[in-house]
Amino acid sequence: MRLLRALLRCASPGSIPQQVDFYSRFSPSPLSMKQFLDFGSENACEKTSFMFLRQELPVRLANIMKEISLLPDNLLRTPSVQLVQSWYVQSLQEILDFKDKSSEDSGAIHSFTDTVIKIRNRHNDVIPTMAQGVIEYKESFGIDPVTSQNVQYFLDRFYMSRISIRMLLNQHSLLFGGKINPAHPKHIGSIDPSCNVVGVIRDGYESAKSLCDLYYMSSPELVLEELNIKSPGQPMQVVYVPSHLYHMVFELFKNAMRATMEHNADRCIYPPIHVHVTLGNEDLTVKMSDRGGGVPMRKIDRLFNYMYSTAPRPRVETSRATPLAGFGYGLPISRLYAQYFQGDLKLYSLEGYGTDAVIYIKALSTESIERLPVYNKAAWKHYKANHEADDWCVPSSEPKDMTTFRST
Ligand code: W6P
Repeated sequence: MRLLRALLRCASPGSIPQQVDFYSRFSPSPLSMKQFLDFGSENACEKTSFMFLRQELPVRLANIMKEISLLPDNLLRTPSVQLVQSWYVQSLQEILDFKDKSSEDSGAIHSFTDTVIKIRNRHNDVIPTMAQGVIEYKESFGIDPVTSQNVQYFLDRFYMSRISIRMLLNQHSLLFGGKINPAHPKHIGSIDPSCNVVGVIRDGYESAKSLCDLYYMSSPELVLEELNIKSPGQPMQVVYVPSHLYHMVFELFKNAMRATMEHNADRCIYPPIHVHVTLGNEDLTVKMSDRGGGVPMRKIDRLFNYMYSTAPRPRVETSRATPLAGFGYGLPISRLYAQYFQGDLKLYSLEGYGTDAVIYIKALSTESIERLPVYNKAAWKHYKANHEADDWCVPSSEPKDMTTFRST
């Protein structure tokens, strides 16, 4: 009986591959901070959110599922990527089950909220599972520049899509899950309409400092300078997701601290980490400067490279403190958080001296709009393009045979 139903489902126009094709033809609709806040205001309701999400979630899921299916076979067929793909299929199916429900059916609206929570939990381990797929691929096929570039392109889009989908799931479950956040009654779901940037930076510093003290028995001090150029003397506030900002600064502090501790290990004098926070008319900028010896320019891209920075996860010694940084996807994911609301995260290094890490955040909530990948012909070409030779010469330290040019 179950087999028959499964067969019928595959034969019907509503089979999952057909649904993916159908919904991937829509472009995702980026929301602004204002729209996120409106979903949490008094006149908005669970029903509005339900009707929006049962269309938008399938669109965002299907758009990225199309890109998963274009991955190189050797990567797509790894057990880890297969598992992630199965989660997407399952979640898409569960949301589509609400398509034939009436928008007046309050039972359906409530059970939709349960489904949203279930989906969010199902996808908790997508990042390490995907990383495992990359490890499996590397073990069998090694790294080459073309694959590394394709994996970089895909994972940046895939993780950005995931950040955006989790944002939608989180907002819905926090706003309509029945509980208010007693610690932050003014928050709208995960958004703080008056996010105290300096406060979040200090929290991130303290957490990184605890890890640093555990690991190195000491830690660099923090010297923080704030400049509100827009409204001098006023505290710096933006409409933002504090957990995203925390994630970014925590990651940057861990990197800055590790570099500082290791570069100055002989002297046992640890130069402080300087943080400048400035609020202008357009940008809120956070610059974090360490004197950890810097990174040669040639190696900066690698810090953001998924393929180079996936090492097999340490399985033993889990009782020991988490290492201070340097494994996993911390930096590239932090950059995606910054880019998600039209900001950015950049590294500027002075080799031999230290590194400046800069986070750019839009100061105006009207400009904080989701930055979302869309599956279209241009994206398709990225996966299908045959990679020809580069159009720049390959540098060689010395011409092979200078005698060729000698006039005798
Ligand atoms: C370094 C390397 C790095 C990455 C990110 C942030 C700060 C730093 N400092 O040496």
